Amino acid sequence: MAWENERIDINVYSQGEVDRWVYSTCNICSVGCGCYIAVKDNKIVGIKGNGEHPVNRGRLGPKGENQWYANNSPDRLLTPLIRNASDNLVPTTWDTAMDLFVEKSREVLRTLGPDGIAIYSTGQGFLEDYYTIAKIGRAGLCSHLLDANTRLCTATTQWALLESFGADGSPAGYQDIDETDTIMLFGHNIAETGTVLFERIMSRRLRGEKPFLIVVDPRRTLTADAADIHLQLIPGTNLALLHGIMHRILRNDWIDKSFVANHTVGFDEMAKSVEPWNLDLTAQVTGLPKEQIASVAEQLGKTPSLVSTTLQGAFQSADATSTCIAINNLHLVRGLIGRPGSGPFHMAGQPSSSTNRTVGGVGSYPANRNPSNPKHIQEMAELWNVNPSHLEIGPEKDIEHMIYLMESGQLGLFWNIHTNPMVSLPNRLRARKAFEKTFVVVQDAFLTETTEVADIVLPTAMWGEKEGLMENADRTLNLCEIAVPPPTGVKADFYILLDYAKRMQFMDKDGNPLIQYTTPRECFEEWKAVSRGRPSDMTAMTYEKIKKKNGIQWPTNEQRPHGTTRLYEDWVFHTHVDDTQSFGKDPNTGRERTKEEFKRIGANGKAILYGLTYYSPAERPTPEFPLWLTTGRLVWHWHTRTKTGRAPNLHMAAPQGYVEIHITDAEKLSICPGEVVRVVSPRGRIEVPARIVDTVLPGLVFVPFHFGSWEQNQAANDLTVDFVDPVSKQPIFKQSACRIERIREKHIITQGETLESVAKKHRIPVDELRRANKLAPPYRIDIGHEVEIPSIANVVIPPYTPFREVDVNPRFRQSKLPVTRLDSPRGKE
Ligand SMILES: Nc1nc2c(c(=O)[nH]1)N[C@H]1C(S)=C(S)[C@@H](COP(=O)(O)OP(=O)(O)OC[C@H]3O[C@@H](n4cnc5c(=O)[nH]c(N)nc54)[C@H](O)[C@@H]3O)O[C@H]1N2
Ligand SMILES: Nc1nc2c(c(=O)[nH]1)N[C@H]1C(S)=C(S)[C@@H](COP(=O)(O)OP(=O)(O)OC[C@H]3O[C@@H](n4cnc5c(=O)[nH]c(N)nc54)[C@H](O)[C@@H]3O)O[C@H]1N2
Ligand code: SF4
Ligand SMILES: [Mo]
Repeated sequence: MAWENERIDINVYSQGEVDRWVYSTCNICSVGCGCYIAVKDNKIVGIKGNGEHPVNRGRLGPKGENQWYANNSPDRLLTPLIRNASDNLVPTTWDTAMDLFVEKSREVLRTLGPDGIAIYSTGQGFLEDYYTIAKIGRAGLCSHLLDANTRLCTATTQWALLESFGADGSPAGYQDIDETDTIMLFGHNIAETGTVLFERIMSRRLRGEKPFLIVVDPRRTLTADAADIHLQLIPGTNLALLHGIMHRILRNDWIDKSFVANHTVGFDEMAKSVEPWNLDLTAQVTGLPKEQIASVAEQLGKTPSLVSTTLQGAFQSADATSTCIAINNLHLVRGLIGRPGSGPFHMAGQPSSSTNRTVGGVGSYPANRNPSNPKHIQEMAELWNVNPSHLEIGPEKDIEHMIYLMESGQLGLFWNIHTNPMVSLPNRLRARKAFEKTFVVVQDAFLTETTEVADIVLPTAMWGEKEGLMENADRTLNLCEIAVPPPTGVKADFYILLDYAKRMQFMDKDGNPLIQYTTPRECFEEWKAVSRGRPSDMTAMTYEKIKKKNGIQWPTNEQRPHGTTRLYEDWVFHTHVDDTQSFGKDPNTGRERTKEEFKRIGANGKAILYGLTYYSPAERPTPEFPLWLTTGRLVWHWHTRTKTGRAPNLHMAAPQGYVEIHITDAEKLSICPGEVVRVVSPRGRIEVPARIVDTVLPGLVFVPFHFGSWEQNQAANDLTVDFVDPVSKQPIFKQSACRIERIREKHIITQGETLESVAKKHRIPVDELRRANKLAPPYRIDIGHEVEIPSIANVVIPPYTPFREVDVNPRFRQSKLPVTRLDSPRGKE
């Protein structure tokens, strides 16, 4: 057990006792912390952690504690809206909005056919929503255009698992994190993005125990500060690093030969691909010291157990899928999978993104069925009682493809559920133009940047107002109950979907309604039948059991009634041709493999090792755009801030965007702390204050992507490149090129003026003015001399202290955090 104690984090605003506490699960990241929602006078007034829940034992992070404010926000949407002839969104009734939606759907089906309609959903809804989306999309509309923001988030998890092991589903789980000797956090800033899981890791470290921590990140994040080894590599060189590590492991023979022989195929090809990657080449490409690479390789080569987590620094980078496959290769070569404390753990980000992948609301068919295997399609047709010819066969379609279809007039209707793509899509200025050409239906709780391009807006219930299940990052299914009814006029996504299916009169083969369930519970019962015998079998789960046990991991069936902590303990993988979820793709080019090609690999239950080719990122700094741009998250905000921006504490902690720039680059450009600068990429430009730091590599700038309002001009995705990984089709948000420009007013010195008086006039400290104009004392400024006046904003962000445990458990106060840093932070002054 990771946690020695429970710690009930609580955030309630109520006079007197609350009326009730309602069982739920945090809806604001994939860690999946158990919680109770406080209700008073039929309003949500707070939250507390669930002390019994094994994931968090009562702990919550800052986002988790503050997520409920948004439910009470006075600007909740309370009525559907439709766009009128003068291009304004105006209130209307549900009947009018749904009739228009249905009329438009029918028209598009008539004119463009089933693939004229796309559903783009989310990783934050419930299993029952996703399953219904799968059924409506595939068997109702007969469309193959089902994707979600999970494409931006965890598509690479899915593809890395399909390629190596034949099916989705994380091999390792949190229990392995508790038991392991070594954790490698690969492009995963867990201290800020999975706060409770980070505390869970650190609670062992604070007791003076393991694990040894390796962090791979070009920024010295809070996570990196806690590491034994921080590999601060050049952006986009993940695969080069892993090649270098594998090269050392093979050379030193740190391999589990019998595991490789009995449970894998493809060793020779894999070994060949790392041959050139000696220390010299690896160090040259990654920018890391040779000794550091060697010492990490030794740690990874000798550790008796290992959990490697990957997240957006891997998934949203060049070579995303290859990088994650290389991590699978590492685990396989060392036999570190399916054993306690070991396994690759390609993470999820959103609270239920894994759920959507499991039940088939995106990409694959439900329950890990293979969209290219006619047998699997036939099974689905039987389960849904529809004609198999209605279910399209073939590879999944992604959002970038949908944008192309919009641009070329081939997409008539885009149904956007529970996501805000006008902030979250890369190169969003291009995406906006495509959306504007298309009829867009948006289902959201608020007006957002995306409703600006919507033709119909359907107001939804939020978490706490609806019931359903979420699968977290380690295959655990958790329950969310209804704390309060949704505001009048608002409907849960699930019921909007059912209403649409009814109005569209979707029928099965026998002329009965395609969707016969009427509640999430009934829907779950149907889903269970669909999952029977598949890797994600949930036949032995019920809502009650999930609640009683505080979460259960799939598969859960007759043989495993209590769920499954770890996959592949028998080292039999889903790579039989009739079982596999995908025939896979060539990892280096992304080309789909045929069934025959898959058969030729001859895996038949063994895991697949791959030879991988390193490509440097497609967009790199140039003389015109000399800096790397990377984007990501900060601890205080959730994505496009529709929730956290409405929570007072979180909003105040970080009310606006910024760019982090290394102290040496700031000096070169003579930029002052807080100075508002222009960040320009080949696609757009934004204006944000600069935070001058020593935590990014020199030559790299970081912009958080949370600040996307159309008015403010601080959106990271005005800048980001829209290239995608060839296999997972996940956008490369982490590597674009940019430059920084100063935006300054000019002041001409007149008679009697001094630098001091000019500074006073423009309300900026004289030192800043001096620095901005590179004036070293003793300086003279003559009449007529031009002084540049920077505009300075306050961008102090309160520090986040992840170790609350220290305050509550006296034992921890005495123990010292064991931190041995092998590298010295570059450029530190
Ligand atoms: N506070 C907060 N927490 C969240 C979320 C949130 O919005 N806010 N969102 C949730 C979701 S949906 C997700 S997907 C997760 C994401 O969680 P993370 O992946 O941890 O977050 P990011 O900040 O996107 O990126 C992680 C790190 O990748 C690093 N990186 C950039 N380029 C490279 C590279 O070339 N190589 C390597 N190795 N690293 C690189 C960045 O410096 C960054 O620190 O967080 C979840 N949790
Ligand atoms: N530059 C850059 N861009 C990125 C990333 C990055 O690291 N860098 N990360 C990417 C990743 S990993 C992710 S996951 C995405 C996230 O990007 P999005 O999914 O676009 O962001 P969210 O703010 O989570 O959007 C959720 C929307 O659902 C609404 N909503 C809330 N509750 C409900 C509900 O119950 N029902 C419905 N129908 N709507 C509801 C919210 O108001 C909000 O508008 O961003 C991606 N974009
Ligand atoms: S770690 Fe994630 S799931 Fe847990 S409280 Fe924080 S946001 Fe919620
Ligand atoms: Mo995500």
